[in-house]
Amino acid sequence: MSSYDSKDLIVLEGLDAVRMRPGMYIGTTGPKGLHHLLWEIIDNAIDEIANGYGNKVVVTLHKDGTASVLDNGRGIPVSPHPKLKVSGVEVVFTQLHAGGKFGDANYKYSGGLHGVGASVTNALSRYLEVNVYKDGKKYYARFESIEKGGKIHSGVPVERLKEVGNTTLKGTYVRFLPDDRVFKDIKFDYNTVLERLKETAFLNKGVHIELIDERINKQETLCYEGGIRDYVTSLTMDKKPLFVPPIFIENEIEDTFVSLSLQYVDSYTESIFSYVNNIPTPEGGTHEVGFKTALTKVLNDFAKKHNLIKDKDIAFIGDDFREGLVAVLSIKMKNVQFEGQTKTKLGNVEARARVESVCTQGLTEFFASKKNENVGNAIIEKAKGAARVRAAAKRAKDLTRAKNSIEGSMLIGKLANCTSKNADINEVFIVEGDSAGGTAKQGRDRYFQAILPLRGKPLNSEKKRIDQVLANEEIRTIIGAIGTGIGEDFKLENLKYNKIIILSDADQDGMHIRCILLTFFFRYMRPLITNGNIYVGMPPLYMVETAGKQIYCYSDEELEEITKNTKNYTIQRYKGLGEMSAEQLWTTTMDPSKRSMMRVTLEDAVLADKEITMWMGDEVGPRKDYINRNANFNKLDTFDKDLKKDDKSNADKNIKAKQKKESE
Ligand code: TTJ
Repeated sequence: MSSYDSKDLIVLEGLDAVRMRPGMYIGTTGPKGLHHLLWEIIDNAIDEIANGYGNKVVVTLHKDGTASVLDNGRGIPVSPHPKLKVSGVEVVFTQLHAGGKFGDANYKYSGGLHGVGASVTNALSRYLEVNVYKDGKKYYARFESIEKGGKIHSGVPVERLKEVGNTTLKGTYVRFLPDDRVFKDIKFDYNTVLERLKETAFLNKGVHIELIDERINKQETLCYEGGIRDYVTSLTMDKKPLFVPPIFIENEIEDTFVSLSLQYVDSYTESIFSYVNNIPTPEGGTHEVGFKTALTKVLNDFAKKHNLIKDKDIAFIGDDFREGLVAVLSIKMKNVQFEGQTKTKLGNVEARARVESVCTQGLTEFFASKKNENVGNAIIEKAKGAARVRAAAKRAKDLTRAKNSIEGSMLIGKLANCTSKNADINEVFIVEGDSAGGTAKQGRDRYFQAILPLRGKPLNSEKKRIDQVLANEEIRTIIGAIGTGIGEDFKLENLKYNKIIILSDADQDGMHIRCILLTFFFRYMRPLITNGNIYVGMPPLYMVETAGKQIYCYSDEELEEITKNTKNYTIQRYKGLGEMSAEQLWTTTMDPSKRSMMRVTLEDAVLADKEITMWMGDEVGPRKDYINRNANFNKLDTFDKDLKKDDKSNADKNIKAKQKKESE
């Protein structure tokens, strides 16, 4: 602990800034931010491997709370940095955004470009240790965040890089302990890490990635020889593919490496997952445009060449070739520029023509082959269906538009609108049931709160085609009230309410309605979710009355807390919103100064897509499998509580009935 002095601390001011405002660097200090520390380290190792140096990365979650990452690449440079006069290792872990300094000359492509760098991991760790194995030598360095004079100095090099022995190995090993003074919870989650590593393994074919969790004695090796082909296969596992195996194309043009894999499934949605240098681009961009242009062109050509459009009614548009499409597009290039609201959209104009060229050539070759003719036929057949439905949907949409303009903005269906015209402050509550809707209407602040009561359950949009979805009265009312339009026509600037609040009962039916609404928003109005406009209201589950005082509890834990310290009380359990008075509903759930709400966010569109397909889709098999794998039928906790009032001897019968229903 002697090899640093005050001069060093000045150099490290950057790292102290990270600790002062972790949010600016890693977003949150919640679980997402914690895992970000690990992604930074893993990305660095993967960069080395993806550029062809080495083939293996091992991630270990240790019992002592540390995480480590080992690669068999060239090893972080150990020689002194010409300007900074400290080892390359020290530069990497103490300078913000140091990655680029090495990256440019040494790497053809670099994924870490978007990253904030390994120094951020160092800044937010209790300690971080590095071993470098290089040129027959083993090197070691250690950094610590140390308290001095009531101030914490982040990432201080307490043991500067030194040679510690000989080795035949090559590579880099980094081990760190997240700082519990920064993160509430410093426990890494096995599944979160596994999912991330899977994605990485799919995108870097042939790379061996190992995850070892010493805390729970679990271990998994990930290596996909098929790369993104295997990715598409796994994305379509719970759906019905139109052909096997997925189409795969790969080529390099003007220093841009393009790989594409695609498949069609019997659903109506389009799922394109695109990446640039292993970084997801959920907002799309020039590379996606290039791919779509190529797909449309090649499939149109195929249909013409094989004389498949006899029906005069059909004129394909690009959308028709993307119904049920599942595609992964991964490109690698230099000097990437990201744009868009969340900086996840590729902006480089040159990428468009390059991707289009590779895809056009590859797809043309694929469909020219005699043995792939039936694949082409099947896709065109599907596109025809899409084109017909599109025509039908347009008629339905026109109808919806006409209907809305007739009824005007003052009354759409049963919407009780607010008086304010200021969308920035306006809210709409989508309320389960007419009776609760009535209560909400009485309880609201009518200046800025609108109420939209739902009769029964809206249609599950996951199981229906767009024309059927749009024919549904409840859905039409919701679309009309929100004002943005849907799908391609979606325009955020036409949003009439800044907050769209789902308010359903805290029971199975209420949960189901919530799922149905979220599914609809995810599929047809996704920007509302990414923009943070969707909320779930949280009505209390219980009211405890004691000495004339009323205390509301929003969870079983809260109820326990309150009743533990209270004598002589009565509990009222709210089974539905309808049991509350208008005033109670206002105070507990609607009053912005008192209520709490859950904001719905979208962190992982791939996972969300998968989960929604499984839970809400029309294939029963995957849902049933999931329940059988994960449900603990011996521990029907909440279910038991519901049964308390029932004859206890009936409980067994009920559980059996429930299981039977589930399996049906
Ligand atoms: C840079 O250019 C010269 C040769 O080494 C290149 C390099 O930095 N390679 C490298 C970095 N391999 N592995 C890393 C690395 C691995 C881990 C686990 C963590 C970090 C921050 C970097």
